[in-house]
Amino acid sequence: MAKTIIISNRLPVQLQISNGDITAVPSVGGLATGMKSVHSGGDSLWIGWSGLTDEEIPEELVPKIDSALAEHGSSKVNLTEKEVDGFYYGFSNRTIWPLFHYFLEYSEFELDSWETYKAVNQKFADAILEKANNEDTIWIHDYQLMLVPQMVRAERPDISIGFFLHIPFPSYEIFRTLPWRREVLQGLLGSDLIGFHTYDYERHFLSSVRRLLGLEVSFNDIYLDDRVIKVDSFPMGIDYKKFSDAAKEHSQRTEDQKSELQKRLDTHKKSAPDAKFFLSIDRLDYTKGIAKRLNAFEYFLKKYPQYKEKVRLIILAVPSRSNVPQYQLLKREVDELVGRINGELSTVSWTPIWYFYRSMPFENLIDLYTSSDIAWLTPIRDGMNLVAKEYIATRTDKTGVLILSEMAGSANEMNESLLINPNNFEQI
Ligand code: ADQ
Repeated sequence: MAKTIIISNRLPVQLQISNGDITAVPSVGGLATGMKSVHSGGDSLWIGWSGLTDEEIPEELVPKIDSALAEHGSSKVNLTEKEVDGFYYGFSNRTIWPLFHYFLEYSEFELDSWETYKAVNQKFADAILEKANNEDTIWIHDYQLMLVPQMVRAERPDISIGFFLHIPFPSYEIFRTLPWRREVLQGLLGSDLIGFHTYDYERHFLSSVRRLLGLEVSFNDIYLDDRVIKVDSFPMGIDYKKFSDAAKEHSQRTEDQKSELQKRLDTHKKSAPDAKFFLSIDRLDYTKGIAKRLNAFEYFLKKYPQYKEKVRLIILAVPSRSNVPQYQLLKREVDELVGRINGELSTVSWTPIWYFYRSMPFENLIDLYTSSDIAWLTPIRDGMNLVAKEYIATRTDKTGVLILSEMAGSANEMNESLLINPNNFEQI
C-alpha cells in the first residue's frame, strides 16, 4: 500500500536516555505540533533526526532506540556531533533562519557549514531512498532540508515529492545575498509541489526563481526541462477540535480536578475584581520580539499606574537552540529584564510578570489559554504563528482579545485581531 513519508529535521518525539532506559517525549514547536495530527491519521512514516548524536548513543542501545521510534511510526537519521554543529547550529540556524527572517546582521556565510549542510541533506535523501517505494508520497519539511527534493528526484525521477516551508521566504533583495542562492533554489525545484504559508512568501520565491535561474514562470507554475512545478500557499492550521474540546472539558472541572497551575490562576483572578492576564507563548527566539514586549509591558505599567496589581503578564518561553550565541544573549537579556521589572514594580501581594522558561504539558497550556484575557503575540517576523490560532480555538466562551503582530503569517487570516506593528513601541 502506498504510504506518506514525512521528513523533517526533528522527529515528533525526542529521545532521552537515562540509566539505559529510553523515553520518548513529544517535540515542541510549530512543525511537530502541526504535523502530528497528519501523522497519526493514516499510513505514514516519519523520518528525522532523533535529537541524540551518534556519540550520545551507546552501540548496545541502538536496537532499543529503533524499536522505541518504530512505535511512533518513526525512523531516525544518524548524525554525528560535528554534523549537527555544521548543519543544524551552523547553516540552518546561523545562516538560513536569520536571513529568511530578515535578520541580515545575524547571518553568517561559512563555506564549511554549507558543505556540511549539503552532506547532511544527502544523508536525509539516502534515508528516504532506502524506505520509499515509487508509489509513495514524499513530504519534505522546512529550511533545514531544502536540497533534499532534488537529491531524491535525481535517483527517483517519477516519485511524488512535496515540500513545505514553515518560515517566511524573504524578498529577492534579501535572498540574493546568500552565496549559495542558486543551489538552494535548484534543490527545492526537485519537488512537484512547493508550499508556503502565505501568498507573499510564494510571490517572493517565484520572483527569485525567475530572476536567479531565468526560468519561465506562469502564474504559479514553474517550467523546468520537461517538468511543471506547482507553487502555492497553504496557510497551516491547527487541530481545532483537540484544543476546543480540551478547553470545554477544563471549564467543567471541579475544584479537585483542577491543576495546581489552574488553582494559582484562579486565586489571582479572585484577588481583584477586574484582574486581567496577558499571555505570551513562544520559543525563546529573537524573531519573536520577547524583549520588546517586556519593555512595552513595563512602559504600560508606568504610563498607566492604575493597572498595577490588576494585570499580570505570563511569559512562557520554550528553550531553543541554546548552542547558538544569539540565543544565549537573548536568554540573558530576558532573564535580566524580568528580574529588573519585577524587582522595581512588585508589591507584597503582586508580581507583574510570571516567567516560565520551559516546555509545558498540553494540559497546562490549556489552563493558560483558557484563563488569559489577552494573548499578546508580537513577533518581529514569524512564518505563521500557531499560538494565535490555538488561543482562539480555546476561547469557547467567545471572550478574549488577540493582539497580534502584522509580521506574523497568521495576521493575513486573523484580521479581526488587534494587529500591531511590532516595531512601533507605542502601538505594542
Ligand atoms: P515555531 O517558531 O515553533 O514554528 P509556532 O507556530 O508559534 O512557532 O508554534 C509553537 C508551538 O509550540 C505551538 O504549538 C505552541 O503551543 C507550542 N509551544 C510553545 N511554547 C511552548 C511551551 N512552553 N510548552 C509547550 N508547548 C509550547 C515554526 C515557525 C512558525 C510556524 C510553525 C508552523 O517559526 O512561524 O507557524 O513553524 O509552520
